[in-house]
Amino acid sequence: MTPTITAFENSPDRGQGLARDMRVRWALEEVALPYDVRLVSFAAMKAPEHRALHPFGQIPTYEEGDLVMFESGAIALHLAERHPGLLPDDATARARAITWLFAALNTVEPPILELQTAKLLEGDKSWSAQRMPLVLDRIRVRLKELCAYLGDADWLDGAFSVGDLMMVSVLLRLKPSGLLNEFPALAAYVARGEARPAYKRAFAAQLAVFTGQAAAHKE
Ligand code: GTB
Repeated sequence: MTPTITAFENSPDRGQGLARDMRVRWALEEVALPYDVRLVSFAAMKAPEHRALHPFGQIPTYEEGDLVMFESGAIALHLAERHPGLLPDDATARARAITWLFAALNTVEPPILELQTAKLLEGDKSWSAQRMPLVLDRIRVRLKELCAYLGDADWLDGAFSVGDLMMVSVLLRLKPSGLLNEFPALAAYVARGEARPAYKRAFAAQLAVFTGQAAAHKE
């Protein structure tokens, strides 16, 4: 059964692959599962039909027969548990990979999201310039710790896993800030993720939505 995911009809990132459908697309590509995409407008996301799938009126969602899921991390884990490619067979290694999935979402992503809030929602406040260095330093703390753990390894815990998929996805949100370049080993780690054929296919698919929209607007 071909699953269906939802994604922005008009992504505010203009095809940079920063919206969270990208993580789900990447996971689907890694496990080689074909999927359909339903594009939703901002208005449609808040309508009852979409809220029946996603209580918070957001993307992505995931439908597979009777199963409806939301939360990109839960969807990625669901795919990793049911298809080979994103979790090791060994139970201990599996638990470690899942640990990294949660670390990406619960420990590394929150300070990065703070940066987006500081820039997009608080940039015009009188205290914004004073707060920004604090926000950046909180991210640097996490990046330094992650960098120390990664050392000269290619991936966080042995072979590439759903933990790396999520960590790379989270770190990618820092690209526009330039912060990643302060940690060359992490920049190289992210580049390894981006070089994976499955990542490239997922990126191209979400970019095609934007370029299709841009072309349609020109007509
Ligand atoms: N925890 C949820 C998950 O992981 O699935 C978070 C889902 C979420 O935040 N979805 C966002 C959404 O639907 C899209 S990804 N927002 C609309 C709304 O809440 O009304 C967040 C996002 C948006 C835009 C950019 N961008 O432009 O760069 C990047 C990321």
